[in-house]
Amino acid sequence: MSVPASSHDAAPTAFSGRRVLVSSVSSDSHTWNLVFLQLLLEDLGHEVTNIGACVPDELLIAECRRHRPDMMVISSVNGHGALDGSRLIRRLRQEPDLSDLKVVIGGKLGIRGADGDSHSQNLLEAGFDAVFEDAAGIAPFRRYLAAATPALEGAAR
Ligand code: B12
Repeated sequence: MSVPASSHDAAPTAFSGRRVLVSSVSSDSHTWNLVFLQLLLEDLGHEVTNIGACVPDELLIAECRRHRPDMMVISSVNGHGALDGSRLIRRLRQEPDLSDLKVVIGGKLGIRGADGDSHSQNLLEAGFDAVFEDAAGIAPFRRYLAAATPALEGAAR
């Protein structure tokens, strides 16, 4: 399957028409990153619920149960995403009914920007299905969405 290389190309991907929760982590008050992701996902045909900024772990877990999404997309840009995200995903994976939920994280995850260490390995080991660091741009996320359909077949409504 060919995948658009540019985030400006809104051609639908194979991962379409799914319910997606977009949220930040507990410490992060930035909101335009969330709006950007919501618009991108809606452009691709998904039904998005944007939980917002500064979402405590327990509230996010409750929202997952309330909405029963096919996927959750976590965004953080304040520099604490690696710490908050790691704690959040370990907590969420302890819940038997959420242990298989597809959860990805992305953004500016550390305090040292593109010059700092990558946080991907630690976050994957903590339980995320995929990590999208800001420096790589949006194309890897679009490719991931396009490839995600087979893994989500069982979750289709
Ligand atoms: C506006 C802004 C604020 C506003 C936010 C208002 C609001 N309602 O959102 C205010 C003033 C509140 C603020 C506060 C702070 N901010 Co601020 N803020 C910014 C600023 C100038 C713009 C952010 C923005 O809106 N960008 C537009 C959106 C659309 O883009 P984005 O956030 O970059 O997200 C992109 C990518 O990261 C990526 N992405 C993001 N998430 C995800 C998730 C996935 C899955 C994927 C695939 C991609 C992805 O996609 C987006 C589009 O390309 C940036 C600097 C900058 N120029 O980026 C700093 C910046 C994010 N802030 C920063 C900091 C440090 C803070 C504070 C800690 C400052 C302080 N000492 O108080 C606080 C944190 C408060 C908190 N509790 O979180 C730093 C973060 C540093 C880091 N991560 O290494 C930045 C980068 C500035 C800097 N260069 O130092 N901030």
